[in-house]
Amino acid sequence: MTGGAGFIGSHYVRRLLGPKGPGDVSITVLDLLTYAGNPANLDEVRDHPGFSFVHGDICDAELVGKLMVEHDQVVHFAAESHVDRSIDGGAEFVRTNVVGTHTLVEAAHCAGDRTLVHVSTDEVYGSIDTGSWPETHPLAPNSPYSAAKASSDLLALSYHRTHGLDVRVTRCSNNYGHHHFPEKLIPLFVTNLLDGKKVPLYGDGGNVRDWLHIDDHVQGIELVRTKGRAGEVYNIGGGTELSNKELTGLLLEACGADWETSVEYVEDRKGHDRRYSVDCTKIREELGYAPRKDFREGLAETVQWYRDNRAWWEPVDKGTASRRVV
Ligand code: NAD
Ligand code: TDX
Repeated sequence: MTGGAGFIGSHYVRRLLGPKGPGDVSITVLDLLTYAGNPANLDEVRDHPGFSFVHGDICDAELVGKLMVEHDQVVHFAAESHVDRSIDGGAEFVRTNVVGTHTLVEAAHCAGDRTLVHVSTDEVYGSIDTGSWPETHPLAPNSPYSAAKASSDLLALSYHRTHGLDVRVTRCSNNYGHHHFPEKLIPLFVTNLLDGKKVPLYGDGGNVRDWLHIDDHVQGIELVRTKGRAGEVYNIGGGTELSNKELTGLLLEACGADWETSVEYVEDRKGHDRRYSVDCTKIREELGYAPRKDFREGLAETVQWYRDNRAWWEPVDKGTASRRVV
């Protein structure tokens, strides 16, 4: 697993090695521990006999080649993942998301007979005002982040078409849950509100996202790993569509804050995608996927986790997002 010390990757490891996991897996996490990677996210599994950790870079071809020989499957989460950072500078996004993904698929091809699940995003499709994208929709990414992710999807799929490598791509909507780095909307707003600070709402607050709990994303990835088909793309989503304004209202309520004193409208994100929406018919009908987590319940649990785990987020530099308050 690459990127297993991050938000979603660490949840996937904890799930697979936990009591509800398949029981017959051992996992090596390869993670560079960038600002977004936190070793504490893996504390729960550190002593599990099936767990090992390698501190390293997915762009390091020698290291990746050596590890690939020792493993039969790769679940690839590692990426630079924050849109605002990619607007401030895209170089790291091209390096990790594009060059890093190429390094992995090339090593998998050389090792032979490997399965690689490439974890991608709905943002590769662009922005959609009404309706939802099926997997066949053309890619039209708008930010350096989503353009780098789209490039990585195409590279990964090219190794299936050219070399027959067993590559499977997932494209998921916005995730929420515990251990989410507080530069993204939900954890940034919750941690600011718990500290009595303001929250920066971009533009008119009318942008819409489909929020999916990490349990449901992990469920979808696991279905694709165990039952998916080589060379196929699977959308994952079907959570709860909300405008940023609506979501902010729910977060204020959960944190006991009010709009007038806590919300600051700030300059819009450049190239801000208006709405994302994936059509999940394929994964539902082919693999039996269905999101299970009720949004209000999941959000309440998430807010409670941030209340209970200040030691996890207080030392963190919230980065670019919090600097956008005007
Ligand atoms: P994250 O930023 O929390 O974690 C990324 C992890 O990758 C970190 O542990 C980091 O240290 C590691 N990493 C970065 N560069 C690396 C490198 N060169 N070599 C090895 N490790 C490196 O990200 P996340 O939110 O957990 O997202 C995981 C994946 O899921 C990403 O590919 C992202 O594009 C995708 N995704 C995320 C969401 C979301 O809402 N967060 C939604 C859909 C898809
Ligand atoms: O301070 C903020 N104020 C604000 O209004 C931040 C950080 C965000 N926003 C808006 C921008 C978006 O419309 O909230 C929405 C959500 O923003 P993010 O949490 O940054 O997520 P998004 O840009 O939608 O991308 C996320 O989902 C898809 C992840 O970061 C990506 O990694 C994933 O691919």
